[in-house]
Amino acid sequence: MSNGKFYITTPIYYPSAKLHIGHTYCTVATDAMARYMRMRGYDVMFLTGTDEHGQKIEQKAREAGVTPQQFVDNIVDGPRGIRDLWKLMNISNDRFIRTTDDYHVEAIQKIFKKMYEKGDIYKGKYKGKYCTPCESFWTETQLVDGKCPDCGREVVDAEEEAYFFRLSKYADRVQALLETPGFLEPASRVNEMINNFIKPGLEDLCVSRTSFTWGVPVDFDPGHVVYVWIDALSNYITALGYMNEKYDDFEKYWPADVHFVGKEIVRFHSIIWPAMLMSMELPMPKKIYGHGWLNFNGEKMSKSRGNVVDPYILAERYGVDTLRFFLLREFPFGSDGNFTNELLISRINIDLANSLGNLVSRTVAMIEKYFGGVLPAARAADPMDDELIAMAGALRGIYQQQMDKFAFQNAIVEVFKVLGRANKYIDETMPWMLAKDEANRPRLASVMYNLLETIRICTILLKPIIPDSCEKIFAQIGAGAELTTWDSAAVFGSMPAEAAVKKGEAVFPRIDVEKELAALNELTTVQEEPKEEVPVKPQIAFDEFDKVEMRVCKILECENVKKSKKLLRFKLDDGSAQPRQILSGIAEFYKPEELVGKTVAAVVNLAPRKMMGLESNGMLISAEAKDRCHLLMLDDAIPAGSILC
Ligand code: ME8
Repeated sequence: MSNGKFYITTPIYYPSAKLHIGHTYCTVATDAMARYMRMRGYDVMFLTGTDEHGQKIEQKAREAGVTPQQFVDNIVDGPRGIRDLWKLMNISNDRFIRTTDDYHVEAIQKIFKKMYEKGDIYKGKYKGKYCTPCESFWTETQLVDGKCPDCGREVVDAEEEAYFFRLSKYADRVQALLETPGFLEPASRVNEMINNFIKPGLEDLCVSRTSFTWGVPVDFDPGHVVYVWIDALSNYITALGYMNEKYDDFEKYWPADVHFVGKEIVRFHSIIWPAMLMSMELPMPKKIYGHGWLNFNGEKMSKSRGNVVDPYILAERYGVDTLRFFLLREFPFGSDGNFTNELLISRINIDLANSLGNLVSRTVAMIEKYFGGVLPAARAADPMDDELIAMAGALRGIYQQQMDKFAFQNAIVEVFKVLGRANKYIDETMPWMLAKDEANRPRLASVMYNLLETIRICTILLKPIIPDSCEKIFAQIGAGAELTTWDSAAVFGSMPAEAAVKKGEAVFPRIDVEKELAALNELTTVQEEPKEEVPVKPQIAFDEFDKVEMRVCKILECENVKKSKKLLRFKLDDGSAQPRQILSGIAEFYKPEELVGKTVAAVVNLAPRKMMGLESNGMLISAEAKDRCHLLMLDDAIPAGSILC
């Protein structure tokens, strides 16, 4: 059975830090949609990945003392990294793209050139601020109190040569696209885009930089790297093989049926991305869906605020399906939601443990108890059954209407209405009373069968949300593969009359609310200041290390370097005849006079370097703590010139 293709994507994540539950939200939703469409018989392509270039990553890597590539490798592929997280969350992506993959880099260069040759990319000047001593280019927003964020000195107006994309040329076509019903959803986001970005006038976009290097190089103009959003957005086509040889299904899957994205990046996806595609003369994606944000206890989730919820902790404690279910059941996909520990626990108990888990275990237990696990064929229907049968029979159609609108919450609510009706049906039919009289066996068998069928249909429809748990339920109610398909969910009465069940463990055990809440609150507070994983630099061989000569030195003189807030100039006795001059950027932390006479350590065979016109011959060894730098002081009894080894 094939219904055609369905190409769905998540945003590709910045590996600048570990992912939190907010990131997990979108990927779980995309996964549920991909599973739903596969179940419907579509040929699905589900793409996710990582967006690994840009100045932010370059800076973070520098801070961690590793190369940008090592930095991103660790977050993407390292332990408890992004790939591990998606495996844990049972994400069924068909492809995973990293923007550092060779084929992508090569394709970006070709895409950039194509747009350039078309005349849509041209060279101009990018205006910004410049810190002369640091040789750094900054944008207005990067400045701290109007000064250089690195050294705190005054900056000057400056221009940097850069390439620009003629976004303005496509303004009218982009506006028409935005106004096309169904292109951007929820519809409320359309006016926001038009009023905030199109109406004030679309300016051309700066699409290359020369002030940092961690990006895709513009191959026809060395020194320029491609703007990270041009690089990132193109992942949706390079991952299908556009302008590269790695894959060959661009024709088959493009245009995307839907890009799922968070609300703050709707602008890039609904304005810049279409304009790029117009320039490349490619078809537009069919839909952009901007989902809401998950807040935590009423605040935006962010690492700096210390309220990040770790998906590993929650999934390991409550189970992957429980977390998947909670994310999609609790929050309407298109709006913001507020994550609290209380909500999580009560949702587990109300829906999963009570309505679903309990219904399954009660039904299976009753069939075992009253019929030894196998229903007899004789039946006795009753008008009391009609409502449940009608509801379960109509459920697939109602669910489909909601899922087709990406209304995961509503779709799940519809399933739970039917499960709730089934629980009520048990109270109404009172199987324990029927079981008292042998003459009621056909009637009791009907009640049990109706319950099994209702559970089966509901479980099929929950498969995209909680796949593993559904398999466990199917095993307990004795539903073989042919009874778990989309088609079979439309027909009440598909199970054989002599259905056989098999008792298993409770699929969703109830949670002790008070105990769990206390434990969870503690866990999420411990998470408040998550320690960043700082990767260790790659290993070196002993003879490489042995090339470094470190000596004990006595500080003979020390003074501030003129016009520099950072630098101190040292004259050192390193045991040789001539005093050694070293410059060190620790002026903020020490007064020169307090250092004279101290015994310190220095690397003495470092190639000389000029700073502020003065030559520095080596490097003083100091320790960089969080907010200051500590010069390493040694025992004064150690003679100058002693070798550190
Ligand atoms: O934006 N609730 O990457 P990213 C819901 N690399 N969604 C959240 C969230 C929260 N609390 N926090 C983050 C990028 N997200 C780019 C994308 S696509 C070509 C490039 C969502 O790692 C956020 O809205 O910063 C975004 O959609 C996604 O996580 C990735 O964010």
